[in-house]
Amino acid sequence: MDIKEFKIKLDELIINSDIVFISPHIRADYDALASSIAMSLIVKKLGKEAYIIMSDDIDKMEQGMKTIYNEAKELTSFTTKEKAEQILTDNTLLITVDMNKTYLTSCSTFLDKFRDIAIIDHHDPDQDTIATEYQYIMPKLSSASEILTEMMILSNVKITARIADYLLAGIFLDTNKFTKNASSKTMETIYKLTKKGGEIARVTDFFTEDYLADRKIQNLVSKTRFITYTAAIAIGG
Ligand SMILES: [Mn+2]
Repeated sequence: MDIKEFKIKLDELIINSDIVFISPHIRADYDALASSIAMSLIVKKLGKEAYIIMSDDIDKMEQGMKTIYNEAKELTSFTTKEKAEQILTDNTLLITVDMNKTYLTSCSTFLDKFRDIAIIDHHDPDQDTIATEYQYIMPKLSSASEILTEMMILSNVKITARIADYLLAGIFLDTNKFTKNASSKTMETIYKLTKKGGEIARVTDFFTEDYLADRKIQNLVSKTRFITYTAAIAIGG
């Protein structure tokens, strides 16, 4: 199905729902988190409440993921599977992103409680794929972030520099630093996101093992350089 056709159907599903939940795969990674955030902004633009279901232990996430999660709390709402099950109505839509299998969503025990389920993904479907007619599964595309970039543009949702960084991080991860499965269309997406203010340098920072410690070291290094420079002038003078 063409992305524009799918988008028209998805918009209709969203508009006709009381509430929309977005589920990334369990043990979410950069692509799952970034595409969930982007999807929630599309839902909000349509005037509907959106909640991202994250049941992972945030404390156990790597630093870059925590940074994105904490920043994104200002832009969107996160909830747990327990709360989601409590607040869902009989007119609730679930959108799964970056996965299509029943066992990969934290909502697997109550999937039957959603009125409809829509899937947006780039992994191959199989016999465990959630049964729904609303599927946009494109295994040839690099990442869910690549799909969501296009959907945000189609929805006229503003891609801020921050969102561009998150989506770039998703693409960066799934393409092994832009080297694997990066088609010309992927490169075009990277180009669009950098034009929106996304910065590859910040994206690579997310992936640094200990982001904050590394920042401190970098500050120390730059201070040292300054002292050396002053000393050099002093010696020169
Ligand atoms: Mn992915």
